Amino acid sequence: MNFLRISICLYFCGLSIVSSAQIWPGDVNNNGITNNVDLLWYGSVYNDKGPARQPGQQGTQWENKNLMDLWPNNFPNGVNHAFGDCDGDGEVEFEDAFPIILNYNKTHNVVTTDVFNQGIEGINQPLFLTSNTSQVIEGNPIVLSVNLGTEALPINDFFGLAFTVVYDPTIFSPNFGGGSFLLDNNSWIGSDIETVDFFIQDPVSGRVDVGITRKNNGNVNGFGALGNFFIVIEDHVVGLQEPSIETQIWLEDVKLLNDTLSETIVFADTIDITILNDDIINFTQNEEFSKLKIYPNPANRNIWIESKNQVIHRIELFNSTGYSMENFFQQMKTNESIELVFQSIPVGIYFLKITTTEKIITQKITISE
Ligand SMILES: [Ca+2]
Ligand SMILES: [Ca+2]
Repeated sequence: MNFLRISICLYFCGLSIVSSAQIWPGDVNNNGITNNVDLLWYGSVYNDKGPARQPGQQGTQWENKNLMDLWPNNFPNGVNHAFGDCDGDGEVEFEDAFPIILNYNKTHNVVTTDVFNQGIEGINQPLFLTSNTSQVIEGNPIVLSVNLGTEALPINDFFGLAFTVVYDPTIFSPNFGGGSFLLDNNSWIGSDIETVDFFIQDPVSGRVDVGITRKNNGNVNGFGALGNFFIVIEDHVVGLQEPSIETQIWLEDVKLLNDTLSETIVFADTIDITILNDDIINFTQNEEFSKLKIYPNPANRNIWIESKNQVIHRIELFNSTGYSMENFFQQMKTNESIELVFQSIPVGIYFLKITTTEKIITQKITISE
């Protein structure tokens, strides 16, 4: 990502300016609210330059900033490109995404709500979630992959995508999304140096807003996975007395735009997850885990993993808030087993994500003294 700050505004300072405007840093489309849609507008003018705001009118604080000198170009709806320069220094660069996060969901004046269109299943390109498992035991994590388009319904002209994941906050712990939405480093929408993304979680209402945009480097075509959520089920789901309970995670408020802000209507899908009651279901009876033996658990500094008829490609460790701890352990392999040695890791609850030939398996482990 571009951390360079280029303060070249003099180039445009001789332009004849005919009018001024009021800007609230982060509300790039100037509809009265700052949200993930503003990231797509920002991305579409990435690297654009124009007159900097007056020194007293620069900065990211949520207040009315005077924009005395408009930039040469406007967005399709007539809003000036200077609104993409959230900090007002005269260039739309990486740092201008921060005010969108800092001022997220803040409003000013009259809000003209962003319009989100829901497509038709089988006709419009889908945005959908896939899970590494259809059943998960209380207290354990799952990995949800976010996918856009299919081979039959691929995406043409992808530039930016905004969407919201909605879940039941009584079932998923506050860890949902807490540092855990990871855009694939090199997916079909571009590498991490070609894109800017963020997510904002509201754990009370159970919503995660995601914004992803390419920078000012043109559209791409394709389909498939964009990234994934690593999420954790509550240790004890409130009201779960039965052996299992069904819950849904759904996607809504989707906006897919190209670099001229033309929209492609998307069908936003839902996914069903079955939560198994850990008081009733014996962990070892789970068919997926029976192919792997992980011991001892709780562990101190060493854990062994034995696999039956499954080749393990990758082992990752996450802490209880979903942060990857990959540099905190060593692997030593033999023909039959893998020994994990945890060196400087604090005592606590962790999750192992094990990628085999067949699937991704996650298991909670406890590291003790
Ligand atoms: Ca806005
Ligand atoms: Ca700027």
